[in-house]
Amino acid sequence: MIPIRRFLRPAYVVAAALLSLPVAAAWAQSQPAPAKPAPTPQVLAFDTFMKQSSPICQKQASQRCVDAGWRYADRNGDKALDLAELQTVRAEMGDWLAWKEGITQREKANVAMGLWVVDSAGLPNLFASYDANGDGKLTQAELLADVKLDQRPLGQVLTDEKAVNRQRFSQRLGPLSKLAEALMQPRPAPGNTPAPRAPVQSQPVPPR
Ligand SMILES: [Ca+2]
Ligand SMILES: [Ca+2]
Repeated sequence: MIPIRRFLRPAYVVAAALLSLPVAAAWAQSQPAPAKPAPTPQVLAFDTFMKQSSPICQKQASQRCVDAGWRYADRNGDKALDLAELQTVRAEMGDWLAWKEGITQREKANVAMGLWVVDSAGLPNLFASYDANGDGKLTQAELLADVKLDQRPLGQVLTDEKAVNRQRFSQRLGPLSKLAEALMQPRPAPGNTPAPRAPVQSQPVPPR
């Protein structure tokens, strides 16, 4: 059994929403897709992508996972991601999440919170903060400016404080930085503690 919840830590969720789908693929694996009535073609395509990229994102070096997600999101094939492409993927991700079975309500709530943070900060604002040269397109170098990829799978990289510049990431969220910091605090893995519903502690925001 793959420890699905490991990949649903809030830090992972927030980063996944930003990095789009490749990361989220980590928890799509090993879940049979029980048929639910009338999923849209887009939802089915997203589900297929998740299944195909899961083994890559679970086991292979993080760059391979990013590349898989990049190919999926880059709808016009220009090797860059524009705002419309990210908005499309974000919408597909939300629809897929609502349709997908096999993940718990708590896990769905975690993902929904990550998407809420992104939506509240505003995808256009976040896009602009990552588009360092302001050409309206994101390169991988721009999107991964706060992350140092290595040979580990992406889920492990994104939950490693030494591999992610959390302060810079929080700054991109602007007024939501305090909430993001609270969300990104490590929590005990479910099952290791009798009280998994401990309230989120408010954390001081590091000086900018
Ligand atoms: Ca593109
Ligand atoms: Ca750019």
